[in-house]
Amino acid sequence: MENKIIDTKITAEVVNQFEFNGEFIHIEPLGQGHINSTYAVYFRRETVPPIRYVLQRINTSILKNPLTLMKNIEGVTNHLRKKIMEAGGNPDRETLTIVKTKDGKLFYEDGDKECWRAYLFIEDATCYQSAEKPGLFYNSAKAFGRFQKLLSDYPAETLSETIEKFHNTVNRYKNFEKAVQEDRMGRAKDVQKEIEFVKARKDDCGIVLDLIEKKEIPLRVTHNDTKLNNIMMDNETNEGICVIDLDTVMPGSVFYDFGDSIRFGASSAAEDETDLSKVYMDINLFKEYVEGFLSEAGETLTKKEYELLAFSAKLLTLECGIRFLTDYLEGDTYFKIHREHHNLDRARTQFKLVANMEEKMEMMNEIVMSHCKN
Ligand code: ADP
Ligand code: GN1
Ligand code: MG
Repeated sequence: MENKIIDTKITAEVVNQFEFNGEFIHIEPLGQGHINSTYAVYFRRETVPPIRYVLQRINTSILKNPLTLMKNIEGVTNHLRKKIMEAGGNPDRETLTIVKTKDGKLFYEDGDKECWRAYLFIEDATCYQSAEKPGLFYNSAKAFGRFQKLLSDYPAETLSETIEKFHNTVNRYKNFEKAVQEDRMGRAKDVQKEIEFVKARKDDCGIVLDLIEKKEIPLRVTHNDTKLNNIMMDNETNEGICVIDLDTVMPGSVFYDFGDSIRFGASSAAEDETDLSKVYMDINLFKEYVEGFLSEAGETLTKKEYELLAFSAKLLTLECGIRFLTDYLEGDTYFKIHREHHNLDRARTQFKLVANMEEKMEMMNEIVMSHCKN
């Protein structure tokens, strides 16, 4: 029902606001993001084939200031465009390109205060939910490593914090404790095992933050949401052609980008797998990612960063599990869910991965440190 209403508004009003090329044909939902509502919109043109664009309703209950958000994305994509052009690449394909509104704005706010934005569609490329082909994960790692490298000279002070305390795991832990205490949905009694799992790892939550505060590790411009499904892979070469979902590009740590990629892409199963016997961290995928990521970003990292890279995979997985569990306890208000207990299922896979990484940590460290030259 909600979709029907949204679709009518989109077709009658929203699509007409943007600098789209051609006559509107139709619209369909796109992708498996947990935050925004994403659509592919198709347009007919006279002599050439139809063209499609990406249209997104920005989730403004999470991304509270769409103007500063879109200014961040404009700044970052302009910077990337310049570098891609200098290297002889195609910026319309290798970075997101904002399609502005007809009156030159970065997004459109409709009468219900809902905010919409549009991008060029990255064609001849695929968004994968798992590292299903050999070499794919290595290529995604290279692309995320390159992304970080290309932004290493971006003026970080011009970026606004789009989501406050996004990877502040200490704060995530505090929110979790509050959710347990309030137990708004009466769900805590059924998830005692998961709650205890988190509590036993409280001390892990502060390790990276503490080092950032003491300036022992540098702040960098990072993506902060480096899931495999936030990158488009070229259909012919399988190269990571374009990093997408730039909502969380902010000053952060290399650990956030590296750790989150491992959390999602090195898992043997989907993020919401219910058969936990299928869930573990695939050490070969871990190795692949380390090699790809460090081949691009490796020389910029400090020794301390190398030393904690493997741990960051566990930390980011724990953090994400805490966020899923917190959302479950609070009544599923943050992440989109598609079935009952979806967030609990997601939390459980994350905790299974954490436990598995703890068993493999020594091996993970050895793999990373074998690349450290300083
Ligand atoms: P969310 O923040 O909800 O995750 P994303 O920006 O990641 O939203 O978009 C959701 C999905 O839409 C992506 O995972 C991808 O499948 C698809 N998508 C987003 N932008 C593009 C694009 N420019 N070209 C092609 N597909 C895209
Ligand atoms: C969300 O937007 P999406 O689906 O790419 C979330 C990430 C989580 C991820 C878990 C802005 O990512 O932080 O790690 O879900 N993004 C935001 O799958 O909260
Ligand atoms: Mg996404």
